[in-house]
Amino acid sequence: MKRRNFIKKAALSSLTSLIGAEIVFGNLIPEGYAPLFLQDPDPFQLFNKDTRMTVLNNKPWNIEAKAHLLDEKVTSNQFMFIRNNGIIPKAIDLDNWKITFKGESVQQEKSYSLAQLKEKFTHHTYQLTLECGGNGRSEFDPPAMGNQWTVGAVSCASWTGVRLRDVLEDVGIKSNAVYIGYHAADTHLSGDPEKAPISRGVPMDKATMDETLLAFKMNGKDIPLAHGYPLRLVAGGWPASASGKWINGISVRNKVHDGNKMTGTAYRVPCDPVEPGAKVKEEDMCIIESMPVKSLITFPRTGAVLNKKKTLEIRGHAWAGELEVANMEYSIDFGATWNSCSLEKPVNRLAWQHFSAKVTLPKKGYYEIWARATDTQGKSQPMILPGWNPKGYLNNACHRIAVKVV
Ligand SMILES: Nc1nc2c(c(=O)[nH]1)N[C@H]1C(S)=C(S)[C@@H](COP(=O)(O)O)O[C@H]1N2
Ligand SMILES: [Mo]
Repeated sequence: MKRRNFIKKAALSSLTSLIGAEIVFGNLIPEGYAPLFLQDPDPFQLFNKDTRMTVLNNKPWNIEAKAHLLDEKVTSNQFMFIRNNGIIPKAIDLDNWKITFKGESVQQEKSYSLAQLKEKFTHHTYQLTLECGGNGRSEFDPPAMGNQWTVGAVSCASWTGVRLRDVLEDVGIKSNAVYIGYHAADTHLSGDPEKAPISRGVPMDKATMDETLLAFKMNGKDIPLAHGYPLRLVAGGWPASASGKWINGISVRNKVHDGNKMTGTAYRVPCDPVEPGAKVKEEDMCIIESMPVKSLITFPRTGAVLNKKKTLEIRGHAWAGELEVANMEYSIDFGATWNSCSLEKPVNRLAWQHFSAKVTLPKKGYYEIWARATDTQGKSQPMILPGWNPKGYLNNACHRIAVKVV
């Protein structure tokens, strides 16, 4: 065999340091062969996630939290869900990286390096709630295809970046602009380089909001690779699919963006309610915009056993898409009566809010604690599943936990 068929020395030494042991016969590994330890990586180690997270899929990687793992006020990387439609970019070459603004409605095409973005525009930091449109899908009946998210595809991290609006102003936008669409560096599962796994966007109103960022930091550090390094669009309060990871392009469009997963039934729900299992025509499906009001009890964890303790402090988070949560209640009697929780204001628009309550459990036995949020327009979470839809989006039913006093 020719020498070039064998793995290069530099590659071998980096493999050795990855595995932390000498690879005996390493010099005989054929070039292009991925050793097994690389083929079947431990996702928790790979992405720096807590091992109590749930892996829903490995091709592509989809990982969710459990309610009690989301107890932190600001979600740290180890508990942040991962939702991928394609293959995460392998390595980002920052020296040659740029983002290009193009499309029908830019004055002219313009590109920026990361350093230029950071230097030219004011930095802003916001805590922003990102919830996958399919969070809660597992409860729909008839079931919907796709990752069977339970409750853990939501996060609220602190994002730092520049305002998309400021960059769009610098690029120069025509008056006929209606939508922006993102383009990203991840690759399609099929391996087809022409196909984007996902290329979604938002209307100009949302694109030009104060809180809509081109973010380069998450919780004060470089964004972890799985969450969009080196640059991510963050459009809080909308289905998180609008928040493109690894973005390297923005198209400013003179019509609704028509990238992959913008058309057909993806991230759309019937414009008017339908009966469960109904077939819905494409033209009767509407793009999801603001996410509905929702909440999560993050303490205690469901299944908690309380030893003789009849008062219990519960806590969690509530959010309402573009709106604020106005009121938060809990019930210990299966929804017959409701009591108020104390509810904090959001630290900024589009950040989730924290609630807590001292719950009195009258005697020994089994209880369920249900939580219900109401938004500033008076809409509350439903106690049972909301409107069935073909793809299983927007399940904002009340979160419930079970506790026992013994
Ligand atoms: N480039 C790119 N951006 C993407 C996706 C993707 O697959 N590729 N997934 C989207 C979806 S559907 C969701 S819910 C969020 C998940 O963000 P996270 O993995 O950082 O939690 O990223 C969005 N941005
Ligand atoms: Mo998503």
